[in-house]
Order: sequence, then structure tokens, then C-alpha cells
Amino acid sequence: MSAAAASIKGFDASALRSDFPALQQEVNGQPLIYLDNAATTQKPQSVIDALSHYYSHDNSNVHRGAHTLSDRATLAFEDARKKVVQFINASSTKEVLWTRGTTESINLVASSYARSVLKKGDRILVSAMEHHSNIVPWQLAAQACGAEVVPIPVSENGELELEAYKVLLDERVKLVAVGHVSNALGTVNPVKEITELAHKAGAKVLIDGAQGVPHFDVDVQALDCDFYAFSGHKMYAPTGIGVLYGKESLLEQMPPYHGGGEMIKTVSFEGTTFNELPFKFEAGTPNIGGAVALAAAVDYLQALDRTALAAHEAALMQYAHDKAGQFDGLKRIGCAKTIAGAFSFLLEGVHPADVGMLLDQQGIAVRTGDHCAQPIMKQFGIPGTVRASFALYNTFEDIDALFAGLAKAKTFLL
Ligand code: 7TS
Repeated sequence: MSAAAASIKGFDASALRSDFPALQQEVNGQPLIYLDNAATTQKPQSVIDALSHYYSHDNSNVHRGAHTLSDRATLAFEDARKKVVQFINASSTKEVLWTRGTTESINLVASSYARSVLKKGDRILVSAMEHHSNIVPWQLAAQACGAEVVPIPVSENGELELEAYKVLLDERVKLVAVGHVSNALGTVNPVKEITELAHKAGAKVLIDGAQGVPHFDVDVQALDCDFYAFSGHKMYAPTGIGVLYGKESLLEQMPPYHGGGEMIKTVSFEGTTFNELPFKFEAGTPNIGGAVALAAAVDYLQALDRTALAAHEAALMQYAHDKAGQFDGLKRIGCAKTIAGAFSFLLEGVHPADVGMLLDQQGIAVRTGDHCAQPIMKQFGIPGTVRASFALYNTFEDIDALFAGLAKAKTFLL
């Protein structure tokens, strides 16, 4: 398929590039080709402006209400929360908690929910392809409670094994935690089906949506998941801000995560009472500017035709796979039927780190290594992969450049 033939009607990625100042630069004397979006995306000018506007005009602390700036900051912060409610179709602002990102969101559930419900002998299921932040918090909680973290097997092509999952779902399982999309393999997991099966078995479900929200419309009510975690910085917003969605009934029954200001109603040495949702889980001064800028990122995404965007990203992936099939010595890692975002591979006889370095010299940014997913790398018997990961501003020419860069790298290395 030619690059031109593959382009999606109604979606012009090249035009959108001009919204992203960081893409307008040369790296090592070459125009930057940014293919490390699963690590973090670049930010559009509107997001940078929202952050700058907040600090230039409205900067103040929230929920204190003594003066105009504080009122403005509170309004902007709470409006941002409302925007997220609508973005993921939560039921109310009580269900949307601000965190630092996916990692903190998962730790919150592991510390608060898991530690309060798990008993000796209970199980948490996680898929074998999870990011470390959807494994280690559960291990910490399990250790504290005498429970166990059990991996759901993943097949050689990188798909979660549903039949094995069904067998694992017995009465010991209290929680299932799976990624919407694998950051290492790009596998899109059937999270709705996974959730339905878990609920039938009486287990709660957390979906790690770090690599989901940047690529798909997410509707937490349609998914019926109990928790959904994501990071702002992978969906065009700044670092240091993220979201935990939780069903109100569960969040209500959960003990606080961090103690401090904001999360209390009254404090005394006789006994402290806690604030209502969502504030019960938001101790201390939050990342107000980050939340405001995340709302601007939601606006940016929602102004696009997201169906056309998903089709564009799928076409990029197909184009990369077609080219990979014709590239001598390239082995794809992760060949699930449905893949999004991440294109992982190895070049025969070459260490991924060397490929990454030679691509960087040509201005092409990819990630190499285990992608914080050591268990699946171990299963595949590899030290890591080279990973090109796509965002809305990537073009077919970027993929042409990647393969030209790989061809050049090969001449150096082999
Ligand atoms: N879960 C998944 C699936 C991820 O891809 C990541 C980050 C996280 C959780 C953690 O997100 P954070 O924002 O809290 O750090 N993934 C990557 C990556 O693939 N390369 O760098 C970070």
C-alpha cells in the first residue's frame, strides 16, 4: 500500500503537526520524527497556553474561597473535573479523582481498596503483559494481606488467553487488573468481556487505560469497569496529572489513601472525619495547572473526528506492519489481531539499544528496552524490543523515515 493510498479521508495529520511546537525542530541535524508517544506525547499549543494562562492569571490555591483568584482557580479546577466526567462518561464528579498519573491511580486502589478487602488466600489476576505499575502495587498489597498475584497467560502472538482466564476465575479471585492496551506489544485487550466475566465470578475490575484513552473513546459505564486509570501526559496533557475513575459505591466504602489537608471534614485528637467524594482521596494541594491543561487536551481531542483519528492510527499501524513484512531480518514482537499505538520489533542479530541510538542520530525517536514489562519479555525470551509508537500527528512519511532509518542502521551494524 502506498502512503497516499493509505491516508484517511477527513483526517489530515500533517496539518495537525503545526499545532505541536516541539515537533518543529531538528534533532541531530534532521527533522524530528517523534515515535515515542507511548512514553509521552508532545503537547499542542492550546495545552501549553492553558497552562501558561493559568499561571499568568489565575494561580491560587483551590477550595479556600477567600479571594477572587482562589475562586477562579477553584472554578477552573472543578470545571476540568466535569470535563473528564463527560470525556469518559462517568456518572458524576464524585467518581473522578485527580492523581499524578496511572501509577498513582493504581497504587491508590491497591492501597485503599485491595488492602481493605483482601484476606489470606485471596487472588488478584493481572495479565502477563502488564506494565510494572499494574503488577507491583498489587504485589505490595498482596504481601501485606497474605494474598497472591496470579498472571493470566498470554499467547505467543501476544493475546490474553481468555479460556485460561475463565479457568482462573474462581472464588479466590477478588480483583482483576488488566491493561486496555499493552504498551509493550500494542495488544488491545477485550476489556468489556474481561470485566463481564470477572463480575460473574464476583471479582472487581481495574483497567489500566494509560494506552487506551489516547487512542479510543472510552465509556466507563459501557465498559462497566469498577476502576479506570490513566495519565494526562500520554494524551497530550502535561506530566504530573492523571485520573482515577471509580464507581461511587466502591469509593464510598474505601478508606482514605493519603492523609492531610483537603481530605478531611473535621480534625481533632478525639477523632478525624473525612471529606466527601472526590475530596476524600485528594490530600494536599493538587496539580491545579495540570488539571486545567488536561481539560484543554480533552478539548483538543474532542474537536477532532475521533473515529477518523482511530482509523488514521490503525492505517499507520497497518502500513508499518506491511513494511515490516518486506524488511529482511525484522521480527515483530506481538502479533495480536487487534493492535493499537505500539509497534514493537527486533532486528535480527542487533541489540535494540544500538538500533535506538542509530535512529536517534537520524532524528528518529523510539523507545528501546523492556518497556517496564519484564515478565512478558522474559516469556518471549528477549531482553527488550525497539518500539515505535504512534500519535495523531504521525504520518505515513514518518513510517517511511523509520524504515529508511532502519535500513541505514543495518548497514552500520551488520
Ligand atoms: N500503564 C501502562 C500501560 C503504561 O504504558 C504506563 C507508562 C503506565 C501504566 C505508567 O504510567 P505513568 O504515567 O504513571 O508513568 N508507559 C510508559 C512507556 O511505555 N514508556 O514510558 C512510560
